[in-house]
Amino acid sequence: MSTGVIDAGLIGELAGIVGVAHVLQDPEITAGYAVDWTRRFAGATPLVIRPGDTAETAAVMGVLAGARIAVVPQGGNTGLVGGSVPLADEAVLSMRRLNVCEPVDELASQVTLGAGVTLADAQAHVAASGLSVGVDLAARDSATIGGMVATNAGGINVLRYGAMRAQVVGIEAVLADGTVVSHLAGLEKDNTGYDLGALLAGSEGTLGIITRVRSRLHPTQPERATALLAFETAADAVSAAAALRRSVASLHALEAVFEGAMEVVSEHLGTAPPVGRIDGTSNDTRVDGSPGGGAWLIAEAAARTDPSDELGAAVAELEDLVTDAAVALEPAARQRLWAFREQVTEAISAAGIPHKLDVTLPAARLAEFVDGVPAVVHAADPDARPLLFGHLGDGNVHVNVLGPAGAEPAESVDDAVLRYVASLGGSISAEHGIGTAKLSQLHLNRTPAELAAFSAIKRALDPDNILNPNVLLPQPG
Ligand code: FAD
Ligand code: 2HG
Ligand code: ZN
Repeated sequence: MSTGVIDAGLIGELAGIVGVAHVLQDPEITAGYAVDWTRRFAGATPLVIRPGDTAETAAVMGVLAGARIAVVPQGGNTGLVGGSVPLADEAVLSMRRLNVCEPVDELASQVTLGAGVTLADAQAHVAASGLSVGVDLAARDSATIGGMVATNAGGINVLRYGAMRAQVVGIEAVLADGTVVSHLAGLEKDNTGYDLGALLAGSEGTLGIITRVRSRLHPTQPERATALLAFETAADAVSAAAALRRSVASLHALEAVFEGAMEVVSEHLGTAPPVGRIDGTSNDTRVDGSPGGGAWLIAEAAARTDPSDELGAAVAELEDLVTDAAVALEPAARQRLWAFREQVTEAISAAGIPHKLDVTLPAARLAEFVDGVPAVVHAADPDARPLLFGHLGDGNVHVNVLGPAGAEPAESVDDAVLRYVASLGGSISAEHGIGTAKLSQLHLNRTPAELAAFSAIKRALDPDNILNPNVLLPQPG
């Protein structure tokens, strides 16, 4: 995609819409919008525009479309697949100023949120109504509702409420030419044609700029019990996770940390987990990459009344698999257990720049994958360290790979792992999206006919290919 000319006339037009303070060109300031959270993806941009509402977003897109300027929509810039930063000199459209939380509709258990509202602000806004947002994730202080819809974010409660697409009951968006499409009534039953919210969910900024989201809310489940369970092997943890899913009706989260990742997060936190041992046989320290090492599950139950008996009884049933267990009920104690899962991403980033592979496996192949993936990584790069954790209740494993001394691993690691995933019938992106990082592997999961349909949708909504043109879709031939 060749991008149009950014001249003084264009800058003046944009400043006339959003105000001169919100058209940024100083490289020292724009640099912060051009590097992603992991530091793996870094580019440059001639222009950052910060609209304040839907009308300004529409007017800005009208100007950019007229001049054929390619644009990367950006929310909190916590995306992990290189889709939120300009890697080919695109302009950046920062959506963070669209941060209005409208009053909670308690009758409908819904709320309309600006695209730039952070997840933490949305959570705080709805809490007084005894309601909760269905998706929760560790980047909550920065990730925005618009970015979460655009990536169809998952997080820790998908097994109970579904991912972000399942929360969207209405959407407002600006199309590539500046047209506003708005469908925010939030009717639970509404079969009046195509579901644009569902289409934009997971579109990664390629089909429209999300400006407002009508979100479903769920009754808060204030009573919580959290268990950290230790296992000798990954296969035991996978079996236990399946049993907990079957037996705990109030199951709210079911997360895993495997030994290599547990070593890294324990070092980062300066403390070992209260249960289980890190014994040096982890999958990242075996010289041949063969499987080994322990595993931990965090299982959290949440309900209106104390769910600890239900969780405790289910854990007791697992006595043949669990080697040790710690249970916490109070918020501070629960948070101490959660730190061993929630801090893994930060801990790995402190150790180096990882390659992040975010995959789902069919339940029947999950244990085989966890045991098999270290050898696949090792064959591609003998010096690389695979670090495994994730949302085991959803079959979602995050395979992070560090190179020696924190350097990046060989590029070939990504392809090898993603081919292995596809060979087992899994998805190469469970929740982070394709971005630029997995563009060349999308064909592993999607047929040529599906990709042609994707491209047809893209051409219809963005004929000049100005919305995130280097993300998700194969480039037009
Ligand atoms: P950005 O990073 O700014 O953008 C992401 C994509 O959405 C880009 O393609 C961008 O162009 C597009 N986009 C952004 N805003 C808009 C908009 N208004 N309209 C159209 N397109 C837009 N993800 C999970 O799914 N589950 C997790 O558990 C999880 N945990 C995380 C933990 C940490 C510590 C970190 C750093 C990230 C984590 N993520 C997780 C990834 C990330 O937080 C999510 O992908 C999140 O949805 C991105 O939101 P954002 O506002 O930061 O979007
Ligand atoms: C998580 O589940 C996030 O913690 C981030 O999706 C995963 O760092 C990662 O690879
Ligand atoms: Zn995740």
